[in-house]
Amino acid sequence: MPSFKSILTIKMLKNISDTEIQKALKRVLIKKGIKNESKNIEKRQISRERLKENDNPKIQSSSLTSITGPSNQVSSQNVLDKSTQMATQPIQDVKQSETRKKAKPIKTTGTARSSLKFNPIAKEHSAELKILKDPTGKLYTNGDYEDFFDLTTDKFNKLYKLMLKRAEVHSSEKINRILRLTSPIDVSVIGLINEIRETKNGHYIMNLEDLTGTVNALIRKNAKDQDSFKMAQRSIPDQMVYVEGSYNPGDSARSKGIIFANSITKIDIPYNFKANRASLPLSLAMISDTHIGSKEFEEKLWNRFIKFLNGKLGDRDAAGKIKYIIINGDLIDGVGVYPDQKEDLIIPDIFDQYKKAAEMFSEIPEYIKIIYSPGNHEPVRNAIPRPAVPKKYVSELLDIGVKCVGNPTMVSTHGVNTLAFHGDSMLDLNLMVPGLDTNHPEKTMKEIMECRHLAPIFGKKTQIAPTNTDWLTIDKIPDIFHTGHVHINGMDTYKNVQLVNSGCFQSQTDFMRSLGITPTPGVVPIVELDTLNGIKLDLKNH
Ligand code: D5M
Ligand code: FE
Ligand code: ZN
Repeated sequence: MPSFKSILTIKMLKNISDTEIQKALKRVLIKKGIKNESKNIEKRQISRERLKENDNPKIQSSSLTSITGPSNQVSSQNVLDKSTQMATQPIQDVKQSETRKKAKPIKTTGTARSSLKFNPIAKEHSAELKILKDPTGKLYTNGDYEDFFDLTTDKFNKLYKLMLKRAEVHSSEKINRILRLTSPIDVSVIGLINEIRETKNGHYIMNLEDLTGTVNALIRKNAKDQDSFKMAQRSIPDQMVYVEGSYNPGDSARSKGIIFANSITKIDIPYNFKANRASLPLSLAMISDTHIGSKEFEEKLWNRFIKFLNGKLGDRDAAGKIKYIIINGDLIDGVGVYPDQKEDLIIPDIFDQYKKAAEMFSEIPEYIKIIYSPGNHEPVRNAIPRPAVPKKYVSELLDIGVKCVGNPTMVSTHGVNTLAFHGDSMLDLNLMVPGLDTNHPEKTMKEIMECRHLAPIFGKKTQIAPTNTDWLTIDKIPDIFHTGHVHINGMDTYKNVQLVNSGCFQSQTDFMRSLGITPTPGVVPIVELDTLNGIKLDLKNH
């Protein structure tokens, strides 16, 4: 087998049968900039072709700090101790001690960083990665009205099934049976909110729909159960609710029946939900919105991240635990995503943007498994769910072992399930739900978890593809919920689910400035898979 210093070519690589060794060697080739000329010529030809409609139909639109993980395992005291310790520990270049310098180099198995004198635990364990949910290749649509109908019916049925898991809902009635009632009586009903509005007196009226009909429910502002009133205030169309109250059939000739609601409940997460944890002390780093190709891509911060991963900056223990990196969309800035984007690009060709991504990833230690899921800047359709980025763009990433999946996706790493969703719907939620805003993505994420749907509202800014089944219901509760898109880092826990918005690696663009969005580039959330504690790696302040 040729050594790395020899003249390694793609031709020689093809003769090597072991795929793992091939991937490792390809990383070296990418790093060294050794090119396969014929492949490159082919790529240029594709790059000159106009992107096909279904590839890119979106022309308009648009110091280490540790935080407490879910409470059911680690004591908060431990976490605080760690937090104080880590927060005061500046990220500095690691000066290797004399003894380290003299130490025998660690034998590496063909990694690009063979001179590394840092002994990452993640290297000692093989990856245990399973893709539990991936819409790629499963997105069926005829492109007509029927699909929207099928999608809504499927969404209703999926959410209904989840709602039925709540003990109190078993006596609920179908709406058509309620409408047949002729005298006042207590009822309960499960429905999707068709419409919701505040009356001039400050009460809320919601029109609920199930597969049998629609009925109105009134929630009074002076209701005994103020939690339910607040729930109504925070409710938006297309969310599923369970309503208990008394039905007044009205005078059927002149007025319709109405439910005077006593309580409103969303599906939510059971209070006793117990998150999975890995048995090994390994971690998952979550990133998104690098926007490679944009003038505002923060390459210096990225290079610090690479140094950190290679044990050359900051906390080596934390770095050495990282076994997985999930990239949750907007890896590249793309082309034609918004009008006049060209002026904001330093790399105007999408293939060159991916080439740069491959170069950057080739610096990531090879024992780290990278999972890549697309956002709204990738060359796939803008409407969610999205399939994985087509091979023609990401062949170099695939060559070095990057796992490309669709969005949203559910990924199991050492038994811990992460739901990665780019976060397209978060802007709509922030606009519609009082108390939510871009600066606190973790609050928006709680709302998503509570209603158990990734894009609960139809017909606003979020484009939802009319697939015949619903991919956006959160049927399986994740241990980690990861979003991006808003470019602002945020972490919290909600009922034992670790919430992570991964921020970005792009500084403020003119567009963001015009919207008053102040991004947080260079803050990388890392979650320990054995404790689910979250750590924020802040690359900017050092
Ligand atoms: O989104 C970059 C930032 O801009 C992020 O904070 C969301 C916000 N954004 C994106 N599109 C819109 C629209 N249409 N209105 C308001 N705010 C928006 P990115 O996906 O990286 O372009
Ligand atoms: Fe983005
Ligand atoms: Zn985005």
